[in-house]
Amino acid sequence: MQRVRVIDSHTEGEPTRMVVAGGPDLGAGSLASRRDRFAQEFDWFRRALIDEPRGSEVAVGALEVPPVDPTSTTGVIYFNNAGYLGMCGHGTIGVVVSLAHLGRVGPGDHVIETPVGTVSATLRPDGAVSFRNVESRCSRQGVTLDVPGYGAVVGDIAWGGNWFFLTEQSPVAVVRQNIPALSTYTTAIQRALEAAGLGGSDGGRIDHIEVSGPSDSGADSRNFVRCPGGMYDRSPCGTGTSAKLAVLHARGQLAPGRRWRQESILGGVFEGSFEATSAGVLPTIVGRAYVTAEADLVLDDRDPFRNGIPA
Ligand code: PYC
Repeated sequence: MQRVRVIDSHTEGEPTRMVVAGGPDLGAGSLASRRDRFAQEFDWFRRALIDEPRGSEVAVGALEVPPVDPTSTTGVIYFNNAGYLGMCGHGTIGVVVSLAHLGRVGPGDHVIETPVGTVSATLRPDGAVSFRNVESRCSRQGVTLDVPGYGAVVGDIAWGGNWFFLTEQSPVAVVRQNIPALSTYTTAIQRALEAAGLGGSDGGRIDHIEVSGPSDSGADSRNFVRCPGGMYDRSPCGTGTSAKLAVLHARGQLAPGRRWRQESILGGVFEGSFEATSAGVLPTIVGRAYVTAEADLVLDDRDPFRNGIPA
């Protein structure tokens, strides 16, 4: 019988399951090397926490690990129903709120190490969390993709801690009622990217698809983000908003320091802004999360579905 201590939260509707005790010991080394060890030796743990019958395919897991730099607040490796994420914006907001719930951090600045870089996060006295993400950049603008069933789709490729294909082209309005059609469309884009052999500038897989449309509630844009594994992000997506800011900067459509309000398909909002760098932007994203559970998960050796229901 194994017990795993988790704090569950949601950030604008998107769940995060933070593992604070009982997770695998990944040893020492960079967060990237520990993420690789997690994937190679302990992938069953990812499935046990996220897959049915214990988890939810929508949730993002956040395994807390000792940071490389002892002055950092913590280290975190993010994972979901399909594998491992570089960074996770809504997850970072959830982690800070979860740590505050445990009494481990208070209002102020905190440093979180991830496999793709170090992020600084601030818990504000009103409970909102802002985080300064890893450097984000637009690597290609105006890429035309032949998407079977939809024709030519033009979009940009950008890094925001994960790789994104972002487009403003959509066969249906970007509104909640069209979630099924948007899921089908973005899955077709994902397949077309793979068929075309398109990746990020470092060869990384583009595994997030972001479709933007106008907002009718005062935000600058509303998005629908397909995550790896096929689920859509209930939040406006922190790494997706970072990628969007990198694209807006590359196109000269948003100046450094200007506020960008990114609405999700469910109506939640992240506020973003950026500082320009020589390679792209340093985004700051602000959002809110709420704790939904503190629990001990039980992994029973007698349970045939101890490690999740196999796909
Ligand atoms: O907020 O960066 C994010 C994110 C990635 C996948 C789900 N949420």
